[in-house]
Amino acid sequence: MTRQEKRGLADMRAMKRHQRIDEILVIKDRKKKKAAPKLEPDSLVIGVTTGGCIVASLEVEDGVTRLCPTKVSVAPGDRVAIRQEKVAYVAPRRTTLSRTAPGNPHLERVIAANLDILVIVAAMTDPPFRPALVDRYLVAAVRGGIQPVLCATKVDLCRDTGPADVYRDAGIPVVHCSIHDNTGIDELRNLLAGSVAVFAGHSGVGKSSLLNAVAEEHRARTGAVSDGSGKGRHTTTSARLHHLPNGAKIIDTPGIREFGLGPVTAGELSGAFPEIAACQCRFRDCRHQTEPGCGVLAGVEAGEIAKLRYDSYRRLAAEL
Ligand SMILES: Nc1nc2c(ncn2[C@@H]2O[C@H](COP(=O)(O)OP(=O)(O)OP(=O)(O)O)[C@@H](O)[C@H]2O)c(=O)[nH]1
Ligand SMILES: [Mg+2]
Ligand SMILES: [Zn+2]
Repeated sequence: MTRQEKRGLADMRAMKRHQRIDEILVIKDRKKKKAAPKLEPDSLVIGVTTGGCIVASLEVEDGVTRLCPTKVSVAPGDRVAIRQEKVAYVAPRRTTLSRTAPGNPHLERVIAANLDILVIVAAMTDPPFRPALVDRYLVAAVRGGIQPVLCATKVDLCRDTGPADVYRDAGIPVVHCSIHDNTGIDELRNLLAGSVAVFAGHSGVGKSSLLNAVAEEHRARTGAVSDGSGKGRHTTTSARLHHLPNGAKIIDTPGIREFGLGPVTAGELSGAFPEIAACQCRFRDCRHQTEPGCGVLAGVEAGEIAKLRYDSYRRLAAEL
């Protein structure tokens, strides 16, 4: 074989090799496309336990639930796809209610997902009304993109709802409730119709009692407030989603001791305190603390801004 023939043969071999490589790449490409089928959510997470999550079908709300192991973190309200009895896909969340883990302000914990309404449940007494917690929930609602509603419970025990009504003046819907004389139960049920809502607040304020009242049947265990400390007994131990006949999906959650927010932004603060944000203060960079001529301070002085709300605002502003 001449040198020229040898080179021709080598060229042909090289061409074939390239052709084979090209063919392999085409096959791989086809395989790649096949390997990633698009998953659609088919189930709703209604609770989370140590063994995985409890899911129900998104199609039929017939109460049939099953436990599925999951490697990814999910929360009640998450829409997921189940394959081979495992969570294979979690749909992007529309909204979330989150808090930071106790003792670690950098670790976010999602309490519930895809919510329309955050029902902040606060008793007028037994345990006492704590506006600072309500305000922290309002920041979380603004952050998560959820409509807040304040539910003032146990109004049969304390008719003075003034501390809760302050929130109505700030543009937040307030519902007065009692499970004993049914005050506000129809109003709350109608307000929640067709929405996904979460009941949140301190232990013993009556979250599970409210759920049972709006559902008109026993759905969750309730527990008396402790005689000695006046605190709740943490009767509900994990969050659980309940379907109501009017299309509402209510997530009852365990009572919390404290609600960690992590760093708060100026936007979240003004969203949670609309009456303070709306107050005309002529100083652009004013911290509304001691500045002479501050419009917010004048508003507090004139009784247009509730002192308790202003105090809360200052505490949260210090965390900016
Ligand atoms: N007087 C009165 N008592 C109520 C009302 N709502 C709830 N309670 C009582 O308050 C206690 C606590 O109620 P729960 O519904 O268990 O409270 P919870 O917020 O679910 O508490 P945790 O599950 O521990 O977070 C129970 O003894 C209820 O009967 C109310 O409107 N009026
Ligand atoms: Mg409960
Ligand atoms: Zn000011």
